[in-house]
Amino acid sequence: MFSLFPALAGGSVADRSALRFGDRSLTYAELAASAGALAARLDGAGRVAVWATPTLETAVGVVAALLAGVPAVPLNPKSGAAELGHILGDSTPSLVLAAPGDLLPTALGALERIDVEATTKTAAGAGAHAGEETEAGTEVVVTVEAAVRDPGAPALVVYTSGTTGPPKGAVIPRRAVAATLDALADAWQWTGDDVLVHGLPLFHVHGLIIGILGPLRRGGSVRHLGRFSAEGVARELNAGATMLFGVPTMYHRLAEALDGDPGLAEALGRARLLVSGSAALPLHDHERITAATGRGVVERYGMTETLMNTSVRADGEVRPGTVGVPLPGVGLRLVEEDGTTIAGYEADGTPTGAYDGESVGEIQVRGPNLFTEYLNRPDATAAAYTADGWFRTGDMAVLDPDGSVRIVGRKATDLIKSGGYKIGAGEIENALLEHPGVREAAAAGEPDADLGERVVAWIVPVDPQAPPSADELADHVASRLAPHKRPRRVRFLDELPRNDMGKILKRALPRD
Ligand code: MCA
Ligand code: AMP
Repeated sequence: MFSLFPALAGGSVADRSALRFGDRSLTYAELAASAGALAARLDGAGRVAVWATPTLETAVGVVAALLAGVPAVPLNPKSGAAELGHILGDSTPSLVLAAPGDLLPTALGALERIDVEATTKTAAGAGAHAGEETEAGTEVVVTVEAAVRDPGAPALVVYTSGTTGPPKGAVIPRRAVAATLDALADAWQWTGDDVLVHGLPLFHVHGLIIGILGPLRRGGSVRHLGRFSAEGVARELNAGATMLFGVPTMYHRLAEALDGDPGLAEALGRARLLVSGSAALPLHDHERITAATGRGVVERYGMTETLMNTSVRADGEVRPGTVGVPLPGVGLRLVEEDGTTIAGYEADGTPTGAYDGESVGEIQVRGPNLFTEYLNRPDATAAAYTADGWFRTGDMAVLDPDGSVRIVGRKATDLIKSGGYKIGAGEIENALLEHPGVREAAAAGEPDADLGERVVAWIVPVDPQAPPSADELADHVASRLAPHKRPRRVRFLDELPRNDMGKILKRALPRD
């Protein structure tokens, strides 16, 4: 039988802590009971939305949906009205899973709601011995998951921004979740003995699939901080956590905090593995962390549509600035604008072509880690693949002479990576244009030491004498889309630079 979570189907880890959020935690036996009971209720549901707060309930809800073979659609609980409306209209969930007491926006009011019970009761009931608990939990889990036989069946629909238009729902099959987590286990020597600490949001691949489902697939433990803080990271690493996952902004904040905090350096030095991903970690932050802690930060490279593609290996040398080598099973090639392949790797790791460390090409990948389609968007799905079946990532890279992938940029300038979140310039522009005080709008990313890039907007106001304030425009975008998409800077212009065809010349927009 194809099982995503063998550790939930009984065995020696029943009493091990599976999940901990703050002072609430569940052992494997308790998780099997909570998620198993919920999974039985979800049987036959269509897609289910999950109100993805950083809580036990989100983890239990997603695990239950996966056990039941029902695709889960994680929702950012800070989604604004327009974004939430789009995601619900596109994914048409049959019900929503939320924690008891969560206040849901009216857009979700029409859906059946199930309150997720994350209880420390086990299927065997109070006072049972570990053996009995395991047996009872196993029964529930095995019964519900047995019905889901197809590894190609959808596990999750995760929304991700493009350059224009609203976010697209990437349909991620069960096979991809298993393949990517097992490949990472190989690259990182990741086992059930590892205890992961993270403070990432649970509505994206990084925090949810890698950060929650990853430890659960290994039979290990995860401690979620609720929200990221250097103190929380230090506390957990001092209390036995072995791995840390974060976006570069989090490592930047750790690097900043290291200066006056030798205790933090000591705690980070205790970690077996510090892993960064979702955007490039600047060299300066790599260097500061290594100098203070004696630990290198391992970078891995992924994408919502592909899950993880490459990583620096735990048994290899950490080379700042590279994202390592393709994970087992992932084929990767660099392709020039005219379609010429520069070099790459077969899925079994065999090198193809010469790695010169100079020739830049688009990273294209294939493998069991890939998504199936963009929901309701056959046009976009077709456009994402080459004629010979490789997925176009849009990321530009070189292959170093030692075979490491070095990302050097991105094909689309209209994609912004801020704090590790992908944001489309088009969606921000469309939201700004809906503000009554805005005549014309352009958005782009600007370098930012903390966020990697920050969103900047250029506005031509309807009334130059009384333009809307920058705060008002930021609030407008935050409440329509999501707070992390709000412009951090707004510049007011009399007109936008345009070419003869009327297209905005983004390179000609005034910058600092
Ligand atoms: C501020 N806030 C506002 C406004 N201004 N809310 C509404 N309207 C406003 N005008 C609130 C925010 O909601 C937030 O609340 C708080 O003020 C601080 O906001 P902000 O400055 O935006 O947040 P931050 O502290 O700077 O966030 C940094 C961060 C965050 C914690 C690093 O960017 C983050 O969590 N990034 C992770 C992104 C991620 O997981 N990416 C993975 C996707 P509050 O603090 O209460 O929230 S990529 C992926 O999955 C691929 C596969 C991969 O490779 O990994
Ligand atoms: P998302 O669609 O939000 O999943 O973001 C995927 C994108 O994040 C990739 O296409 C890359 O541009 C970027 N990314 C992820 N990991 C890394 C990394 N380690 N270094 C540089 N860029 C990264």
